[in-house]
Amino acid sequence: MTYNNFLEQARTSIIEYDDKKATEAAKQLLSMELAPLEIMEKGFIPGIAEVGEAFGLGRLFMPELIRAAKVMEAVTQLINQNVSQMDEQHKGVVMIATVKGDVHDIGKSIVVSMLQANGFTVHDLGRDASTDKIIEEAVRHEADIIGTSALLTTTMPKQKELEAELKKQGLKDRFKTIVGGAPVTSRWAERIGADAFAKDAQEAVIQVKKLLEM
Ligand code: B12
Repeated sequence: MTYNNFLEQARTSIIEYDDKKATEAAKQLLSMELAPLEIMEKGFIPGIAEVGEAFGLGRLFMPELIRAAKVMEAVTQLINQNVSQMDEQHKGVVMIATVKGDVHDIGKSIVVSMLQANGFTVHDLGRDASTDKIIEEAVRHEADIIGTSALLTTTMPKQKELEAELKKQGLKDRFKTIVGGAPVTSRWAERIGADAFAKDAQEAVIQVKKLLEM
């Protein structure tokens, strides 16, 4: 089988909620030395995007969404473990979190892994993180950048809240901010006063480097 067959297997494994098939496809693709990010972007992400679309159209329901997400979470973890890390981690410190009220963290974990692979120190606060906690931890870890992920239109305002709170606490000049998540756009970033936006993990690395003038 060629890597295209395994990429197709990766996509269908998510749609079929088949963890064995997903693991096998991931292992085969890794053994073919396909880049981890490419495996995600060309294999598994199209699968979870299809599931999301079907859910949005009412063709799939919560139990199926959860089953697909579980397979996706496991395979993302497996792929992330295979992202080679730079020995030196002194390019800059990024504090990252999925905002309060939002438990979507698959995409954020890919961003974390790509940033680490590119030499950044990343503190990941996980999901459902309050604005106060994000700021507190950014101060504690002397972060250069704060990145937030929002996957729901109802949680995007938390990214705006962060900007407002940073301003209020006189910390806006101390941290650069970057926002992401499926419904987030560069327009939104501009509107709320975030310093950058990235549509995916690769772009996130580019934008973070730009923010740190690298
Ligand atoms: C998987 C999933 C779930 C899983 C999440 C599991 C997990 N651990 O993350 C579960 C089952 C828990 C879930 C729950 C819900 N979900 Co959901 N979910 C999805 C789904 C199908 C895929 C998301 C995903 O992982 N995509 C793959 C990753 C790789 O992509 P990504 O997240 O966009 O990340 C990339 C970029 O955005 C960017 N990025 C991401 N974060 C960041 C951060 C920074 C700083 C930067 C720079 C970049 C960046 O880089 C990433 C890598 O390329 C989406 C559909 C979709 N197309 O988004 C719906 C979706 C987001 N969910 C939706 C909904 C409605 C819900 C629920 C409310 C359902 C319910 N009735 O309960 C709950 C909400 C729970 C909550 N409070 O958060 C809606 C949201 C609609 C809306 N307009 O707000 C969507 C769009 C589905 C739909 N079509 O209706 N969901």
